[in-house]
Amino acid sequence: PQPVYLKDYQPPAFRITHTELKFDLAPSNTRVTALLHLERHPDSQPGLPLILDGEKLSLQRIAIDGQELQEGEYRLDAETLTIEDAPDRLRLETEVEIDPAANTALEGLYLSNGMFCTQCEAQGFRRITYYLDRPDVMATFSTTVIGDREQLPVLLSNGNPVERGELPNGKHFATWEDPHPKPSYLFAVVAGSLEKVEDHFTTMSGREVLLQIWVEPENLDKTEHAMRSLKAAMVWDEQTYGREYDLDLFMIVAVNDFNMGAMENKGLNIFNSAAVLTHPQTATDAAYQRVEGVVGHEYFHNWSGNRVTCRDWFQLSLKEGFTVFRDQSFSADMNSAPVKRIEDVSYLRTAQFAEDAGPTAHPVRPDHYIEISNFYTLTIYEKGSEIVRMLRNLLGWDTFRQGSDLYFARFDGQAVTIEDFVGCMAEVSGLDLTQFMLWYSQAGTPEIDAHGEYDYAKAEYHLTLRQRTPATPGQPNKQPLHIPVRIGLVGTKSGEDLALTLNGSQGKQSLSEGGVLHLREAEQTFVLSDVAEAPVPSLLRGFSAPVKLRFPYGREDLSFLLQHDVDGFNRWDAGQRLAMLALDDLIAAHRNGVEKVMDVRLTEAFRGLLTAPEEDQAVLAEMLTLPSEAYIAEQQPVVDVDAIHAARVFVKQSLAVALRDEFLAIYQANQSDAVYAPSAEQIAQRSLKNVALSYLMSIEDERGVELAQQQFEAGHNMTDVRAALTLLVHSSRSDIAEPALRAFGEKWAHDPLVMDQWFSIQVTRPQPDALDRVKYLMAHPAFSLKNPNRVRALIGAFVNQNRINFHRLDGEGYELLADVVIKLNKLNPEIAARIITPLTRWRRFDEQRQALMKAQLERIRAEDLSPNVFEIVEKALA
Ligand code: B3K
Ligand code: ZN
Repeated sequence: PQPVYLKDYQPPAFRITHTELKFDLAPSNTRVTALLHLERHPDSQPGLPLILDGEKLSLQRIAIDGQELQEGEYRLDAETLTIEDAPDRLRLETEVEIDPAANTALEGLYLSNGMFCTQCEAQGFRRITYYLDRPDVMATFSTTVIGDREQLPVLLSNGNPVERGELPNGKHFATWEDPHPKPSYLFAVVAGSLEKVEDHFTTMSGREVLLQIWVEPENLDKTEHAMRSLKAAMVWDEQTYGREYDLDLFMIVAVNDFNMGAMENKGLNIFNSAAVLTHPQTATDAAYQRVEGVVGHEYFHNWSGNRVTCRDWFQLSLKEGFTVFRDQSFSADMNSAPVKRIEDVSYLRTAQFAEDAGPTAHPVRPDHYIEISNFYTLTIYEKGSEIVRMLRNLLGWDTFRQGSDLYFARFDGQAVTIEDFVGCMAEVSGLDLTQFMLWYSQAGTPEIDAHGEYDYAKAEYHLTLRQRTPATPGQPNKQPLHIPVRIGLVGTKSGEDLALTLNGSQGKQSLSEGGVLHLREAEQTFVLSDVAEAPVPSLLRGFSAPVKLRFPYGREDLSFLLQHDVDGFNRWDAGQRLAMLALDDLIAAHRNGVEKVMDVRLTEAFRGLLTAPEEDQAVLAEMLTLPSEAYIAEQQPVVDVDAIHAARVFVKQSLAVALRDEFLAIYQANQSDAVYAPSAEQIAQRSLKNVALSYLMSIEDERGVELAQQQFEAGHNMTDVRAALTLLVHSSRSDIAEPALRAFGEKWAHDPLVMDQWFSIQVTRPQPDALDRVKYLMAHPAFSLKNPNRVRALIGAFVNQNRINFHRLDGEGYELLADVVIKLNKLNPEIAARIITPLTRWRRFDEQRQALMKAQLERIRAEDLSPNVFEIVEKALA
C-alpha cells in the first residue's frame, strides 16, 4: 500500500450537488442504487476523468443521463470506477450489490444482531456505492430504504422522514431527505426491530426538535441518562457557543457491534451500546460519565464537524480536537471541573505521551498516512484538544468565543483546514499565531526544564525555562514552540499566592490576569519582581500546555504545595510528584535487591489528606490514588515492569498499614443508602469510599474483606458492586474471589455489557493465573472476536491493564496478543491495528523482552496483512 501526502491535495475534479440513494436490504445481497447529480468543479482543470471510489462492490448497472454504459466506456479496478470522457454536467446512475452479512470489518453497511447499520467515517461509504468519497464533496441526500416489514419494521436515515409505504412481497419503504449538504462520511442508514424513547427540545429561537433514542426492546429502560445528557448538551451548546440544532429530528441508535464509541452522522448518531446504555444496576459511575461525554461529543459535532467539516483527512483534528475540547468543557461544567481536568490529563500523560514517545508518533496534523483509520489517535483527539485549550488560554474565553463565532459564520457549509480555524483566532485577537502553528506540525512531547532562584536583596524571582522536543520518526530536529506556562508563586511564610509582576523588555507588567508566561525561545528567563518572600513556584497550573515539566522540587516543597496551592490541579500534581519520588527510590531498591523502606513524608502527607477536612471530596479521591503503573512506566528510561509493580504495591500496603483506621473512617463516613444518582456529589462519595476500601483490601485486612463482601452482596449499584468484586477477585484469596465471580457471572449472563466487566475484572488480576484465564475465557460462549467490545474487555484489558502478566518473561503474553492480531487482521483490520499497540512499544523494555516482542511483530509481518496492520507493524519495526 502507498502513502497519501498532504502536499498532494487537489480539489476534486467534480462535485456532487445532490445524491439519491435506494437501498433494497437483504443480509447477503443488498442492492444499492445511486443517482448522482454531478458537475465539473469550477476550479478543476478541464478534461480530467471522473474517478469514483468503490470497494467490495459488485456493479450491476451503470448509466449516464439515462443511457446505459457499455463495456469500454468505463473502467473498473479494486478501488475505483473511471469514466474518461465524462460531460461537464451529468446524472450518473449505478446499481451495485453488497454483502452486509459478510462484513466483519464493521465499515460500510453491516449487520449487528440482525440489524442493518452503517459506519462511513472515514472511507466506509465507498463500500456502499461508487462515490466521490472525500469530505470536500458535499451533497444533499435523499434516501429510500426498503426492507422486510416484519424483520425490519424501523427504517432510518439522515434528515427528515418524508414518505413511507407498503410494497409487495412483505416489504415496506421509508424515504428520508437531508437538506444540509454533507460529505459521504456523515451518511447513515439503520434498519431493524428497534424501539424508541422520545422527548422534546425547544431551541433558543423557539423551534421544536423531536429527540429519539432507538434501542433493542430489552434496553428501553437504559436510555434515561443518555436522553438527559442530550438535552443538557443542547442547552450547553446554545449557552456556551451560541450553537443551535438545525433539523426537526435528532436520533441516537444503540448498536452492539461498533468499532469506536459513536458516530456523528447528521441527525442520526449511531452509538456503541456501551456509550449510550446505562442503568444503576448495570453501569458504573464511569460509564454514566462516559455516556454523558460521548453524547455531548457527537452532538457538538453537529457544528464542529458537520456544518463546518474537514477539507481532507489530514485536517481530522480540526473537528476532533475542537470537539473533544468542547465535550471536556461540557463534562467539566456538569461535574467536578478539577476532577475532570485530572482525569483528562492523566489519560493524556500516560497514553498520549506514550504514543508520542513510540514508533507511531505523528503530528496533530499528519503529513502522510497509509490507512486513515489508523489516525483516530490520542494525538489527533487528546493532544488536538489541548492545542485548542491553549488557544483558549492565550486568548481568554471571550476572545476565543469570538473566534469560534467567526469560524462558524465564515465557514458554515464548507470543508476547511486547520489554518482557517487558527486564522479566525488570530484575526479576533490580533495575536501572531505563526509559531503556535508548530503545535500542529511537530510531533513529540515538549520537555521543559525549569529552574528558579530567589534574590532576597532585590526581591526578585528568576524563573528560567528551557524547552526541547525530542526527535520523533521522520522529524529529527525540532523548533521551539510557543508554550503558555501558567504559574503562581506561593509564599513560604504566608502559604498564599503572591502578586505576579513580570519585569520584561516592556518594563513591569502585572501578570495577575491568569499568570500566563509566553515561552517562545529555546531558553528564556522570566524575572518576577516585588516578590516579598521566598516562594515555591507552582508551574503549569491547570496543565496549561501538554508538556513534561521538570523542576527540582524537594519533598518539603511538594508537601507544601499539596497543602497550599490554590490550583486544584497542581495540588493534586504535587501529591503525584511526591509519590513519584518515593516510588523511584523503591523501584531502585527493588532492582538492587535492597530492603524497601517507605518514605514517611508520603505517609504524613496522606495522613494530612485523610484527616484535614477537604472541601472537594472528588478531588480528595483523586489525591488518594497513586500514579498508575502505566504512568510510572512513562517516567522510566527503561521500563522495569516487575519493579514498578512491586514498588507500587509496597507503597499502597505501607499506607494501608500506617493509616488503616483513617481509611476505615473514610469508608464509613461515605457509606450511603441513598437512591442511586449519577450526581457529582454521590460519585465523589462512592469513589472516596472505594479508594479507601482498595487500601484496606491491599493488605487483605479482615475488616476490609468483610466490607468488600458486604458491599458486593448488598448489590446497591454497579459502581459499588464492581469495585467490591474487583477487589475480591484481585486478592490472593480464591476462597473469596471465586464465589463472587460465579454469582456475578450467573446473574448477568444475559447482559453483554455487564459480561464485559466480568471479563475485564478477571483478566486484570495481578495473580499469576491471569494469562491462563484469558485463554480460558476466549472460549467462553459470551466471548466473540467479531465483537469489538468483547475484544477490548478481554484482550484489551489484559494487554493494557495487566502489565506484569502481559509482559511475562516466557513471552506467552506477547504470543497471545500476536495470535489475536493475526486473526483480527482478517476479521476487523481497524481493531487489529489498535489492539497491537502494546507490542509496538517494544523499545521501551529490557533486552530480553525487546527480543520477545520483536519476534512476535516479525511473526505478524510475515502474514498477508491489511493496510491497517501493515502500516503499524512497519513503523514498529522500522
Ligand atoms: N468521528 C467518529 C470517528 C469514527 C472513525 C472510525 N474509523 C467518532 C467521533 O470522534 O465522534
Ligand atoms: Zn469526534
